[in-house]
Amino acid sequence: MAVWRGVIARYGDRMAIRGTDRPVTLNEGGTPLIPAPRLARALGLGCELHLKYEGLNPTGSFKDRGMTAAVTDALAGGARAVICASTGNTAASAAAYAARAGMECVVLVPDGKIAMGKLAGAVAYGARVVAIDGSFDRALEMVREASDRAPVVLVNSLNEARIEGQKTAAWEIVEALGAVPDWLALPVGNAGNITAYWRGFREHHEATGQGLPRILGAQAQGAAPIVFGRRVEHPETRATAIRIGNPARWSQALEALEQSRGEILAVTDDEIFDAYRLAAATEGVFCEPSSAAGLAGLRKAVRLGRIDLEGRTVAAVLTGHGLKDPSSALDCDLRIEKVPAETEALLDLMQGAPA
Ligand code: AN7
Repeated sequence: MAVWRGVIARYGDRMAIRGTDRPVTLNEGGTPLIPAPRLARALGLGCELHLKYEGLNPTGSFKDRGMTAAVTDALAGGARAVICASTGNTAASAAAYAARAGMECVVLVPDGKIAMGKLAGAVAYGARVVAIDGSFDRALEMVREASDRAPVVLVNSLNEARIEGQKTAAWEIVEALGAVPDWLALPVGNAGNITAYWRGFREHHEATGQGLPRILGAQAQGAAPIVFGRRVEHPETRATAIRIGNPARWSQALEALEQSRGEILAVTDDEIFDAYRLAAATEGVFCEPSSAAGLAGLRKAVRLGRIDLEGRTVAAVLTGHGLKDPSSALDCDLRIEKVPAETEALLDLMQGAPA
């Protein structure tokens, strides 16, 4: 393929959406699968680890795969406006694709709980950004009701087109590896992405007879409804993208875990932030904190002896770019050193140990 024109151009014939002849696209998808041997060692995994770097999508997260599909489908159906609830990335993505389609976009976010780069995107792309004094889960209830009562299409992952778009990432991983990985690891919030990957891998299996991966999902300890088997009324985690207490695709997540003989674990914020720092510092791959939950989950599952990855091929999905959330990087690792504006002072500093 000479020119990459997005996931609908590439995979539209295998996506159950309307309007594939007239895609609303920003050339999303086609993200790199990056081998990460140093990170695999640092995490003690003993496997061949690859990072699916979804932060390199046009608005900086995996949501763009689903959003090109949802907005293309909505436009083909005659919609003039879209709406979503969001912990940030869905908002930025919906806003960008709506702009591209010439549609209105309203995003509802939990006040004060969304990373700066995501808010900046949503505002820049011209969405109406509305904050509530409540959680993502409450915001999702509100936009579901609003989309029932007003002429506006819901583009959260309850929208089937979102899943149809996001499943393409599974196919890209298989293409890049030339095989199905033994394990796929990813963070789980509203559980749209785990649903989409599982659909993608299953469809690949049905088309080719090749095997299926096992899925490892990770939730933040303070927002782990699927792990603990009950709704979390007041979810809390510094990984704000996955601060979700009542996932919309809970039952599909359970299905993916059961059918793949998978695992789902709760990881603490410290474990998430450790993995987040390690990915950037050992491989130069900067993701946002939530994205590192899958890595933290792999490390924990191996440590606890719940899985053995020795000699296995593992793909970990890094769902969003680190630049989405600059304050997390600086808060947790403020290693800026100061010297007078003199070369001598700089050379002296370089001889000493880092602060
Ligand atoms: C970086 O943007 O829910 O399990 O509103 O931004 O499919 O929800 C974001 C979720 C993982 C979890 N990593 O994916 C939103 C939103 C990042 C994310 C998830 C999100 P799902």
